[in-house]
This record gives sequence, structure tokens and C-alpha cells, in this order.
Amino acid sequence: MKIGIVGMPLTGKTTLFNLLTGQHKETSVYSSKGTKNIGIATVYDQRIDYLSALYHPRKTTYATIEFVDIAGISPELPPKEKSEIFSLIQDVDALLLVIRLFEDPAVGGEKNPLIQLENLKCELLLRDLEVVENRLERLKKSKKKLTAEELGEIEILEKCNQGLNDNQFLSNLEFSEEEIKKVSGFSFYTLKPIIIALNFSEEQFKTKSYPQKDQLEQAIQDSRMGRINLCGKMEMEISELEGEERQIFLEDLGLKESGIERLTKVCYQHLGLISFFTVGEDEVKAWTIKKGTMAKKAAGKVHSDMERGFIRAEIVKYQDLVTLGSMLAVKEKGLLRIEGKDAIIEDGDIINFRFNV
Ligand SMILES: Nc1nc2c(ncn2[C@@H]2O[C@H](COP(=O)(O)OP(=O)(O)OP(=O)(O)O)[C@@H](O)[C@H]2O)c(=O)[nH]1
Ligand SMILES: [Mg+2]
Repeated sequence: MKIGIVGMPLTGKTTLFNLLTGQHKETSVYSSKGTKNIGIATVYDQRIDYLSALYHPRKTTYATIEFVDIAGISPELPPKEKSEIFSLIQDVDALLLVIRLFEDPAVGGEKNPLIQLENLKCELLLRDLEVVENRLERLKKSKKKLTAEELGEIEILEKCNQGLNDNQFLSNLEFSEEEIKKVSGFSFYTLKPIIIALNFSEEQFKTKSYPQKDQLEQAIQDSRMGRINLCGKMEMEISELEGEERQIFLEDLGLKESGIERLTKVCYQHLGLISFFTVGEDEVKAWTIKKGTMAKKAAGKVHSDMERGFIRAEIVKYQDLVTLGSMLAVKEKGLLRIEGKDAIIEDGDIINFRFNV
């Protein structure tokens, strides 16, 4: 999974990127516009720790999230420059919209959180509108006779055009399954799942109060976007401490988990994702899939051969394994299920795929 970090200039994006990925990219007043930071975060899961301790595999693999940090987007930038910055995160699966709450006279930039949110929404709408208009124009100006496919495309694009002009995010429009397939090809920004990251100062984080709180809370609720509260700079400093000290400072902020642990949970929930596991002497590994994925498709995550030659899935619930202590005991209790290709995989399933190619 890949997440793009978007926000107005000087909202603490790179600081958050460092917090989430454990990197130390320079935070500054001027970030260069054409570049991006890329980093990988481990999706920590204590179930993997347990399985690894049980199997002693040669390799233990957690799920990961890739983060892409880009330059700040401000309305004053020339459209071409904005397009260039946005193009660096065209292929991401979700967006993290950073809204700055912290106040610091030494750090310039837009301080009003409502204006930041409005500006960002506006920029995302404009990016998509640009794509829709360009494509529509090209199709309509085409000298060749349009195919049925292209006529269908025009119909969908007109629908998107109308929605975007009404300030509707494409994710709020109703599309048929057929239409969704077609619009997905455009990598529209307002079709991506979005999580708002409120970036608090330490003081604000503790008191849970900040300017324009009521209006912002309402705006976030109305937007139906995901949401996480972060205290970027402080959490970054805490993340550099060792074990016990780290815990004490986190608790002082009223937190039990690190930023990436909290964000992972919000992401999985908002994007409708779950984990299943494969185990063995070679490797214990976590896999991320959409809720509702069927066994055969899940097999394809592990290897395309497993999907192609799928025979059956042998499934054990993680909790049953923990309760009974060994795979043998689980089998003796009759708790290993044999499932066909259409079985819905659930969070925490430990799966052995049988296949034949
Ligand atoms: N007081 C305060 N300053 C912060 C906080 N977070 C970031 N800063 C400062 O704000 C400045 C910008 O931080 P960055 O993390 O680089 O912000 P950014 O959004 O990546 O900035 P651009 O990439 O230039 O748009 C730096 O000087 C940071 O030290 C915070 O929570 N409180
Ligand atoms: Mg930055």
C-alpha cells in the first residue's frame, strides 16, 4: 500500500513523514518542488511476533506501507507547478491530508485549519477537473468516428465533470461496478480514500483545544474522510528515545501507541483492509487484502500460480492457534477448515493454499 502525504506549505508534512518512516529527511522552510521523499513503514502486528516465535522461520515479514512526501501545495503556485507536484503521487492508494493546528510565529504558512482544508479540497477537485476536461476535449475533437467504448467514456466523464463542478468528490458519486472500472483508470485524486491528519502542538494535543475546533470537527465529519490526531514534532522527538523513557513520554501525551501504529489502524479501517497470514519454517508473513476478498483471489496475492492452480485453502483462525498452542492441537480439535475458492477470508486467518500448476 502506498500513501501520499499532501498539505499546504509548512504544515509539518516532512516531520510526519520522518515520524512514520523512521527517516531523518531535512525539514525546512523551503522544500524543493520537483522532488519527493519515499519511505517504507513497517505495519507492526503482534500476531506476527507470536507466529514467528512459534515457527522460528528463517524470515519474518510484516506488512509495509510506503509513504511519499511531496512539496507543499499553495493556491498561489502556477497551475503547471501544482500539476507537477501532484503527479508525484498519482499512483498512491490513499492520501494523508495534513492540516496544521500548531501555531509558531517562526514558521510561516497558512494557519487557519478551515482554510487549509478548503484549499486542499479545492486543489484536488481542480486536478481531477483538469484531467476530465482534457480527456473530454480530446475525445470530442477526434476526427475519427468514436467507438462505442469511447462514447461510453464520454458519458462517464460528463458525469464526473458535473460532480466536480458541483464541488463533489468523485468518491461521493454513485458509480456502477462497470463505471468504477472505467474511472479507476484515470487515477483521480478525489476518488482515492483520504485520511485527514490533524497536526497538533504538544499543548493543544494535551488540552484537545485549538482554534475553530467546532467548525473543523463538523467539516471533517461532513467530508466522510478518515481522521487521525498527531503531534508530529513531539512524537518525532519521542520516537528517538529508548524503550521505557519513550513509553513514559507517550503516556504523558495520553498515548499508548506510536504514530505509525495509530495511523495503520485508521488506514486499515478506512480503506476496509484486513490481514491474513502464511506460516512455515521458511517464512511467516502478513498479507494485506480488502475485506470480502475470496480465497482464490487471496491466493493470487501470494503467487499468481496459486490463484491459477487453486485447489483449496486450509484455514486456521489465529485466535484458535493461540488458545490451543499448536497447529496439531488445532487439527485434533477439528478447527482446521477446508475451503473452496469462494470462501471469504477473514482478518487473522492463517492460510495454507493448495494448488496445482
Ligand atoms: N512549532 C512547531 N513547529 C513545527 C511542528 N512541526 C513542524 N514544525 C516546523 O515547521 C517547519 C516545517 O516543517 P516541515 O515538516 O518541513 O513541514 P512541511 O510541511 O514538510 O514543509 P514544506 O515541505 O516546505 O511544505 C520546520 O521548521 C519544523 O521544525 C510543530 O508541531 N510545532
Ligand atoms: Mg516537506
